[in-house]
Amino acid sequence: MDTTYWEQFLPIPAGGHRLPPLPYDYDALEPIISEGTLRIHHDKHHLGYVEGLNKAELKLKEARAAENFDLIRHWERELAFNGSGHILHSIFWTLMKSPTKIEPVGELTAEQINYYFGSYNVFKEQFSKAAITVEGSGWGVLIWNPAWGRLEILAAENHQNSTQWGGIPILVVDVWEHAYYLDYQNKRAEFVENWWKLVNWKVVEMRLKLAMEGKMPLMLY
Ligand code: MN3
Repeated sequence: MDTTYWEQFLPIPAGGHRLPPLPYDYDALEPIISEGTLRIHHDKHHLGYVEGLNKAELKLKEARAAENFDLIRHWERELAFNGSGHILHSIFWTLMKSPTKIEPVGELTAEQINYYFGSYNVFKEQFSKAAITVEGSGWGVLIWNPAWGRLEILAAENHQNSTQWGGIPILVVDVWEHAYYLDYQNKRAEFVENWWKLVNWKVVEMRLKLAMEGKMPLMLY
């Protein structure tokens, strides 16, 4: 019998998440993101979310075993915050490349952007503004919404708030201060403007194609 697409993947057990390696060297994104920023961001901040997610899952497993859910509200919040942080960071790393490589916007991506946003320039402006104006910490996120059959731009607060259920992240930019403060201080707009030069449109195109086919790969970490 043929296995379905999903059956190729084993579920990640409670507490079994890992920090994914970067798909490039720590200095690959310079001068737009410095080696120092990338090391701290990936090795410390992202790791913190992985550890927080594992802890929440294991605490909930313990709670199930003990049939004691007194702390459920706390651990559910930790699960949402750290789980969303782990997912968004894991995607974020794969969506960037060295600024010396030129990667044109993919055909399907351009088509879907033009269809919904009118033009690439208007899309870029809305996405940038959404990211720059997030209050406090958050993300600019381009999603494919399978329920509506089109793209949408969201401005997520922290990692998990102000989003739409079922939306599949296609392109994301981290605008927490830890993502840019060493390199840009308080100039978030300058960081976002420069960040566009890092976008690996080939990966964006692949993600959008898989999402539109209902085949987005599971998180393997
Ligand atoms: Mn971050």
